[in-house]
Order: sequence, then structure tokens, then C-alpha cells
Amino acid sequence: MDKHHISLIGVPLDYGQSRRGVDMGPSAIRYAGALKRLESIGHTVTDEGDIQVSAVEKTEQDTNLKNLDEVVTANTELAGKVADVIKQGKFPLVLGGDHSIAIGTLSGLSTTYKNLGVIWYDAHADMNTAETSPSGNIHGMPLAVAMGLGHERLVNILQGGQKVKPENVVIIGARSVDPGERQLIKEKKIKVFTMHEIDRDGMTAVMNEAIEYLRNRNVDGVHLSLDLDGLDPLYTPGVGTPVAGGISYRESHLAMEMLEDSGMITSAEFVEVNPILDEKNKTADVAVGLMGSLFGEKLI
Ligand code: 4U7
Ligand code: MN
Ligand code: MN
Ligand code: MN
Repeated sequence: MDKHHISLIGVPLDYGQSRRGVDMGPSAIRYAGALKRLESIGHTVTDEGDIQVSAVEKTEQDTNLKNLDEVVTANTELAGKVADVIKQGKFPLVLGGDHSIAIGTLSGLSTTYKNLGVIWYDAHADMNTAETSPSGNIHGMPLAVAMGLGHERLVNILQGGQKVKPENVVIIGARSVDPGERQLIKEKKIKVFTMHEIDRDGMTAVMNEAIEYLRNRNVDGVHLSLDLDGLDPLYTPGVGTPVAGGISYRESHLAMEMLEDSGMITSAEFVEVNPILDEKNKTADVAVGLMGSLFGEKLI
């Protein structure tokens, strides 16, 4: 995989949650200058355009999951695209869209990576299933789905089974976790750095530990799934499910720089940017700034 050749894939999907507007995330991130920013660092960037997202004619659903058909269709297409991009040796950089798109991204990645590490940078654990979800919103479920848990139509995208091993997952920034998720985290022994660890030990120690943990797992690649609500809403107000007390702007840049220095990141996605809820595209600007740090931007 060549980190210097990046493929941008937009996924204008908002069916994984209940607030409109996050489908405009890819446009907002492009408008904030993602392409130029990455090119100015010296990377070659191919914009693959957007995955087509369409409303499916309503059929009777036997599930409490909202818009399951639409989410399955878009994620199936995304999975194929991501699989394609890695086969070409390029770095997939996926722009959301709500976080349900991680289902497609991780399915696509699993075609190549058999021991993939995942860094889940988020206020939430996104480990609900149909049984535990308080909302029925699929953007609260992608990490469970990737571990093979949840609605079979989501788990079976591209191929069935577990695409990511629970012991290869690291969650960073958690501060809103539902009872069913807490149980799953304990049961699967997921490595979680909550805001408590970040406050107590500092971001440097947390990232060093996260990187070391994944190295010891002998992963063959590491995917960064960055939900902009991982940051404090002071910095990223344009998200659908903000939670106060989050990661700071500076801590987030440091985290991205440390990931760049580690050389271990092989794919990434930036999700949940909602321009309707944003202030002057601030959240998309932060996303692009973080991409700069993740892809090796240096001041001097
Ligand atoms: B996001 C929630 F109940 N856990 O499942 C749920 F609090 O991708 C929120 O991290 C999920 O933004 C948030 O609906 C999903 C809720
Ligand atoms: Mn979140
Ligand atoms: Mn999320
Ligand atoms: Mn959210």
C-alpha cells in the first residue's frame, strides 16, 4: 500500500441516523480543501467521486433498524469500491456520511487485511446491536457489525463473519456508552481509552500505548475511523450527536501526528460532518486540518 497515493471516496449517506444534513459531509470536506491540502504535502490524490446513495422503495421491515435497505445498498457499493482501491495499491480515504459507512469500509478492507487493527476515535463505542440499540440508528452499530455481531444483512455485506477481531480494536475518546455496549466491551475485552485516561495520563501516553498495543497484535494494517464527535463540540459543533467533555483540537492533532510517525495507518475515514448543524464549515475545516497532520504535514 502506497500512502503517497490517496483515493478519496465520498459517501453522502445520512440514513444511518435521524438528522438530515450529514449526507452533505463529503461536499463540505472537499470544499474545505481536502484535495489541495493533501497534494501540498506531496501526495498524489485521486478523487473517486461519491458512492451513489438512493432511497429504496419502502418494503415491510421485520426490524427496528432504521432505513436498513438504504444502508445495506450504499455500504455494499462502498465495500466494493474500497476493495478495488486497495487492490490498486492506493490508500483509501473515505469521507462520510454518517458512521454507518464504516460497515462498508471495513468489509472492503477485510478482503485484503486478515488481521486488521482499528482505531475508533469517537465519543461513542458504536457497538450496539438491534437488541441493545436505544435508537435503532445504524450509525451506533458499525463496530459491532465489523466484529460479526448484529443484523445479518449488515454482517453479510461482501462476505459473512467477523471482519475485525475484538482484540485488534482500540477505542479513543469514549464518554457516552450504552449498557449493552458496556457489556460487550467487557465480554470482548476491548481496549478502550475513555476521556478519563486521556485526562489522567495525557494524549501522548494514550497514543503510545495504543500504538504499542496494535504492534503487539501483529496487525497487517491499521484503519483509523475518526468520528468528528470524538472532539469536543467546542471545536466540531457540526455533528449530530455531540457530547461535551471531549478531546481537544490540540490533542487531536498530536494524536494524528503520532499515528503518522508510527507509519502504521493503511486507511482512514472521517465521518459525521453535518454542515447544517455546523458554524461556517468549522467542523469540515477541522477534519481537513487533521488529515494534514495524519498525512505528514510539517510546519518546518
Ligand atoms: B456515532 C447512541 F444511544 N449510542 O446507539 C445510539 F447514544 O456514529 C448514539 O458515534 C450513537 O455518532 C452515536 O443511538 C453514533 C445513543
Ligand atoms: Mn460518535
Ligand atoms: Mn461514531
Ligand atoms: Mn454522531
